[in-house]
Amino acid sequence: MQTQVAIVGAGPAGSLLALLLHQAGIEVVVVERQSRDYVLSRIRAGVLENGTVELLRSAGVGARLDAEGHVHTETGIAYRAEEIFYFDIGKYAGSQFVSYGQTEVQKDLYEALDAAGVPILFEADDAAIHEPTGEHPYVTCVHGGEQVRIDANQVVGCDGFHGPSKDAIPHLRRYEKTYPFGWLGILSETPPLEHLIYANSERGFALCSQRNPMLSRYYVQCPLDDTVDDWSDDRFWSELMARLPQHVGDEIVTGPSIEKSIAPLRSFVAEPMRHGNLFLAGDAAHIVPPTGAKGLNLAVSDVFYLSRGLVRHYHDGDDHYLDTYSDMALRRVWASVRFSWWLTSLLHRFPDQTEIDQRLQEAELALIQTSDRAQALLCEQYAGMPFES
Ligand code: FAS
Ligand code: PHB
Repeated sequence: MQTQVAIVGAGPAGSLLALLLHQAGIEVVVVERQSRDYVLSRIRAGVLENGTVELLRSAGVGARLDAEGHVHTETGIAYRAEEIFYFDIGKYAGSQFVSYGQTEVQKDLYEALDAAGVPILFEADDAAIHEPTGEHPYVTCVHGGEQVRIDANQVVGCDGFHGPSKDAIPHLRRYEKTYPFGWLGILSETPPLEHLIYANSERGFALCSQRNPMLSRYYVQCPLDDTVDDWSDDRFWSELMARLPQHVGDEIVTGPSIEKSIAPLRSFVAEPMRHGNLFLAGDAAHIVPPTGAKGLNLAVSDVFYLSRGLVRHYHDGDDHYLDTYSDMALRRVWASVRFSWWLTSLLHRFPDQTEIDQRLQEAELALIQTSDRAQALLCEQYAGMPFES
């Protein structure tokens, strides 16, 4: 096969990039290891920054998001048992975010890619990237039992943390921090709370979120060696309530979980995000703990920067944004990695934590609660900075 841009991975990053490039008249082929249904079955992010929403709208996939997404400006932080305050990204950052599941974003992207006839090779095994620094890099894989070779001008690794693309970059700098706990998340077909609420509790972190007016998403911090079998629904609900202020817990409508999973937390950055004609985007290049709701939004900002560079390359022969892609994307990546690490460190209970550590966390939360300037800084980062021009 011959194309202009070969993309490895059809998660949100690969799918959105493929759609934007196709809309700019650039030929793409996408190679995805899993089946379409498997990708659509994954329950992941739930918060879309305004920049993400705007880009999805500009790609023509914002209609359902606008109809079904829940717009927020205020988010709660509970601590010291009964304390709670709301930071307002509308007031301090002139912004808003939308609760709309990554699964729904993925459905909307696949629908648009299908309508545009963009080729996605699902269930493609053994994808490998060849000659990334050559004029004509190529991707090989096994699809439908056949060896496939895709010759391209550029290859983009959108294959997530466990994908092969970053390994094709020699002397790649890897920065990694793992956290000594995980997030146990459930979905329940119950009405959610009005606002997202993060909780710092002596028993551990908790988060109340949502997907739609009849689908709630909740999380509690759990030990890394726990499995979902250790957590009955009853145990989950009682632990969630124990970590929230009484009046918040009283508002929660419980019900049977329809999905239950445990995700490990890590911070990871791979540098650089370009090697010749190979580019990395999304989780292929970086991972953040979900505390700051940055993972999906960072993937989208990478796609914004890279699609702009590729369109300028093909339309005007101008390589400025391709040549500056890695540095520009990494500025936002490191800002988000730091924010996600900071908020994770502030809200979670670490196994080796002592009483003074808990009090120091509570003192910092009290400072944020009482300082306009501290809240402005938090809001600016939670809302997501504007994309660099
Ligand atoms: P993805 O990992 O989504 O997609 C990569 C794609 O590449 C996958 O479809 C994979 O099958 C494919 N692939 C991998 N290897 C391949 C190969 N060899 N050949 C071909 N294809 C290959 N972010 C938040 O903001 N909030 C959250 O609450 C949140 N929760 C998360 C929970 C979990 C369990 C995980 C894993 C992530 C979570 N994230 C969250 C982060 C997540 O949303 C990512 O940031 C987002 O999926 C990034 O999108 P992509 O970069 O497209 O990577
Ligand atoms: C979610 O709704 O899944 C969610 C919301 C906020 C976060 C992380 C996850 O910080």
